[in-house]
Order: sequence, then structure tokens, then C-alpha cells
Amino acid sequence: MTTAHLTDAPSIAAAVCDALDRQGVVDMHTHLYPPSFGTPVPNAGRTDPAGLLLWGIDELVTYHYLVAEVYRVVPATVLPYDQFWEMTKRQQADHIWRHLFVERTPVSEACRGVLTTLQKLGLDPNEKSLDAYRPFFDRQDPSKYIDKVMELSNVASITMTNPVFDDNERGRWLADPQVGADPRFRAVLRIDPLLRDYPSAARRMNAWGYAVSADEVSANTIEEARRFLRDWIDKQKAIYLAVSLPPDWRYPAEGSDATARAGQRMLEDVVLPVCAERGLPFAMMIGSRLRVNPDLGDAGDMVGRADVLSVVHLCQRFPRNKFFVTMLARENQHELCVAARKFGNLMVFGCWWFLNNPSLIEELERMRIELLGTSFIPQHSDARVLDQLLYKWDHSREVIAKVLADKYADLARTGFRLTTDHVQRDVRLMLRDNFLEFLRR
Ligand code: FIX
Ligand code: ZN
Repeated sequence: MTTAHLTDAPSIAAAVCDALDRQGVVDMHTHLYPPSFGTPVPNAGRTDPAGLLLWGIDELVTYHYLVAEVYRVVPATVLPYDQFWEMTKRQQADHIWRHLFVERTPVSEACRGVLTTLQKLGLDPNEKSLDAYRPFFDRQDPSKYIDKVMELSNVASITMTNPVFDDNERGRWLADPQVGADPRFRAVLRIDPLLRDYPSAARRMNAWGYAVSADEVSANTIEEARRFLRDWIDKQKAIYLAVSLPPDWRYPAEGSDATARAGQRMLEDVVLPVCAERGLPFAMMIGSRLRVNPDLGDAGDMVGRADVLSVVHLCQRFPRNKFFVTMLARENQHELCVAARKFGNLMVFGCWWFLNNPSLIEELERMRIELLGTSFIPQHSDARVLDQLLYKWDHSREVIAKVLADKYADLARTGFRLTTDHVQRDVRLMLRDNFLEFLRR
């Protein structure tokens, strides 16, 4: 492709859209799995009720974002939560489809996402019953369907989230060391309990043969906890370690909360030294206040404003460590961007969860380009259902294109000789190379 000099808004916009569509994404944070982890979705007579690969229409429509939304229009006084959870996945999906997509206009981002997904699969998004779609999904072979969805969404590589303290997940790695060997997927060692609730994590690690003490973080406990992490990094061939943290997480820990202090010791003496030793980034997803309404399950979590200064303290204290950071609260975004201007070992990524909405993605990406140029990772999908890759990347590419085109038009007005090469290079950086390079750095 010849290099074109881009001078006017329409040619700039066209070049940006073309570059974004052509560039395969490395999706750095998802909750997706290869078929080797099993799937609860009935296919070819096979089903694994505790399987981890979610895909298809019933999983799409029962996404926890939509569970939260349906309980706004059909309250628990009408359909008690326990009755909803006793329903089959199909019945839950039919209930959500009827109340959010038929009896109401599916205008929310999560609803629109399902319709974009159907459209990209060549299905008519206007059906009144999900029965119209189910034959299409019943015909799919999970592994071939992964290829199809990755191709249609131009996702080049899927990064998993592999919580080692989850019994179902851990059992599958122990049962089959090759379970994560699918080249389309890469693993991430997720360790929330180690920092959020060290005493119970320690008791479990102890039961797994690691001589850690739940009461006292001794030298031996530190060495054994490090051995635990090294073992699982090797088992999973993890490309980074990750944790989500509550809004009130502080570094250094404040007050006399023993659990917070033990968590801090695990971070300082175990997690960060092992990450530095292995050259692996540590990802912090900060600001999730879990289970404010436990009856809603995963839909019961919410956001809370967190403390960017705690991130700054970590970057100051651990210059040899690399940090991926995403924060859930809109109010933290500007300060986080400015913090990233101060620390090269801090990589801002994604528009996480309640920020993954076009109006907020636009606000964040515009601010990030103005403060960080192209040195950040604009998005991750956080897909929990395979098919969601289709809408999450379509919707994000659309907004990123709009912002980039505006910023390039501003640049061109300076007389800078902007070309398609510049655009393709920047898009490559933001959708793939900033992530891969930070892993390698
Ligand atoms: O902690 C996380 O990785 C969050 O992304 C999830 O727990 C959350 O439920 C989610 O799906 C957000 O999109
Ligand atoms: Zn996630």
C-alpha cells in the first residue's frame, strides 16, 4: 500500500478506520477460555456443566451486565432472585430477551452489544424469540467458532484470566498440564485472594503443600509463597500476574488492619520480587466494590473511587517492576493519566467494566492521547462470552476511530505531513505492540 499524505478530515477518517479494521488486536484481558477448559453450552450432545468457555445466544443474553439491567425493569418483588437463579440458562435468557429486547427498546450499551453481535453473525436482530437464533448456535463447533469469531472481530490473540484460587479452574490445570496450550490463548496468573484476604489464601496454599503461615509472614512463609507463584507461572506459562483491588486499597496500607498489612507484605516481599525476577508485569484493576447486592451474583458488584497516589507510591518504590493499571472510577482517570506521565514503568490500559461505554471511552481516549500520545493501551474487551468479542471490539474501534481522526486533523492543521504510515504505526502500537513490548521490556 502506497503511503498517502493525509490533509483533510475525510481522508484522515478513512485512513484511521482502515488501519483500525486491518489491525489484529491482542486482547490483553478477557475471561475467555479454549474448549480444553470445557463448555457448559450443549454442543454435539456434549456438555460440561462447570465448563469455562461461554459462548452462544443464551450466554450472551444472560451476561451479568444484562442481569443487572433486567432487575431494574422486573424487580425482585416480582421475580425473587432465587427463582431467577433456579431457572435454566434458556429460561433466564428468554426472560431477559422479553423484558429488555422486546417489551422495551434495547438501547443500553449491553443490549446494543447483543444486537451488533447478531448482525455481525449475519442474523436478524429483530426476532421476538430467541428460538429463532438457537439453531444457528447449535450448529457451531466450539473450536471452529472461536476461529470464526476471532476472524470476524479481527482479534489476533486472546489473553485469559486464570484465577488459581478458583477450585474449578485450578483443578483443570492440575488434571491436564496441557489444558492451556491452545496457541490462540495466553494465560494470566490471577491472584486476588493473596492480596485481598491473605489469611484464607494462606490456609489454602498450606493445604496445597506450601508451608506458609496464615498468622505470621515469616521468611519461610515468604519463600514458600514465592515458590507457589513460580510454580503456577510455570504451569500456566503466565505472561503477567493480575489482581483486582477494592476502592479502599491503599499502599502503604493504612491503619492496623492485619489482613491489609499481610496483603501488603505479600505484594512487597512475594508478588513484586517474583514478577521482577521473571520480567513479568503486574496488572492492577482497581476500584471494584464486590457484591454490594450479593443476590445479583457477578451483577452485584459496583464501582468506587480509589487512590491513585497508592499506585504512584508503588511505581516509586519498585522501579524495576512493570505495572499495568486500569481503574474503574471515572473520577480516577485524569490523575492516573498524569501519574503515567511521571513513571515509564506504569502502562495505563482499557476502559474497564462500567467505563466500557462509548461516551466514556471517547472521554478517556481523547484525554489519554492529549496527555500520553500513543503510549497507552486504549482498550481490552473483558469478554466473558466468546461472541462478545464481535461487539466489544466493533464498538470500541468505532469510538477510537472518531477520537484518532479528530486528533490527527488537529495535527494536520499544524502543517505536519501526516501519512497513512503514521496512522498504521500508531494503531499497531495501541492495539498490539504497546502490550507486547511492555511484556518484553
Ligand atoms: O475483575 C475483573 O476481571 C472484572 O472484569 C470482572 O470481575 C467483572 O465481573 C467483569 O466482567 C467486567 O467486565
Ligand atoms: Zn475482567
